[in-house]
Amino acid sequence: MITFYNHLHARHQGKVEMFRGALVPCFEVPARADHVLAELQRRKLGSVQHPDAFDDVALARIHSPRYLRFLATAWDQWLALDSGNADKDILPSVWPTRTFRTDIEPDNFSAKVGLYSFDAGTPFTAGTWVAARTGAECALSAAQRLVQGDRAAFALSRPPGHHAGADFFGGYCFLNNAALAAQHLCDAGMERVAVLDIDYHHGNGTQAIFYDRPDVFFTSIHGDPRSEYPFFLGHADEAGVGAGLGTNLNLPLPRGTGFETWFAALEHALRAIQRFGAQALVVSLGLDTFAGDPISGFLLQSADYLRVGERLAAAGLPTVLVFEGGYAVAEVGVNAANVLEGFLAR
Ligand code: SP5
Ligand code: ZN
Repeated sequence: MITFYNHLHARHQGKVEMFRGALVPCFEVPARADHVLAELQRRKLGSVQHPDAFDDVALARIHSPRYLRFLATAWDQWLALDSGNADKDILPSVWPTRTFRTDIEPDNFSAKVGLYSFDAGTPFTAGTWVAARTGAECALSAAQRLVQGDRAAFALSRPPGHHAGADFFGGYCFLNNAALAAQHLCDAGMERVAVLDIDYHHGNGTQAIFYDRPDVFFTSIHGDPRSEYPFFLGHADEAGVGAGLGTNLNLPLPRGTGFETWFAALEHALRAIQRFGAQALVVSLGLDTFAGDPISGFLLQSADYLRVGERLAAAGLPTVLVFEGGYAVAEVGVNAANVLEGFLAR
């Protein structure tokens, strides 16, 4: 299977994120993608290419114009505040919660950062825009391969995407790569597309983007939001709305869940995708379900990812795999490559 690799990913390199009142080193580091690339190449799991170019129209199919303008200009606005800002990351500190207005974009830069974000764990750096944009091109290039008849393609990129909404960043995500891939498939004429999110964290951004859509089925297996990030979305009763009612399926599981129970949820999700009649599948491939992950709570072992790949392939659908989370840096390459190897073995 072809891999579209974001060769500019390391331009996004956050220094710190907020955790329990302190700024701690970022978990989402460039070495994650480097390890995946190295393992794919070591095992010869297919060709690796740079992404094709896509214009902003493709991004605007999912993201709002004012949000895209913000992302494209944020770093320059930050430097304009104080040239001494160059060696610091942008982190939000004020948000419009209930009762505040979000229809008026403030002039104040800190206020803008808050308007377009939902946590203080997602630093925006000098190279974030170019890295996120090139990552989105990886996802779009992978989707285009399916349009051209390929069975599967892998978008190997960071920053990840599934927490990003139409007009907000957070959860280490800026552009929703999986949503962009799914929309590209719809725009190419596919009438029913499924997004399967197997990152440890609920894909709140992807769910929100497709919540009222009858043509895109979203299903996610994740840590129960009552205790796990992103906390405020991902419950089992979220089924979609309006014409999209019945096209959203959340399968939250308790912290401490092991492979057998997790795999039963995967079966459930894939059967629902089959019933929906999906013509293509986009997988938000987080590897933070691994037992050794430093910020997550499931107990999958490295060998389990071979079975995950086999089961995904058994669905028999053209499939885009999109790299999301996974913070056990030394193991994330082996775990991601195991999914691809299992997929190719079917
Ligand atoms: C794409 C993705 O996986 N995003 C996850 C974002 C999670 N951000 C919150 C992390 C909270 C860190 N908790 C540290 C626990 C250390 N024991
Ligand atoms: Zn995650």
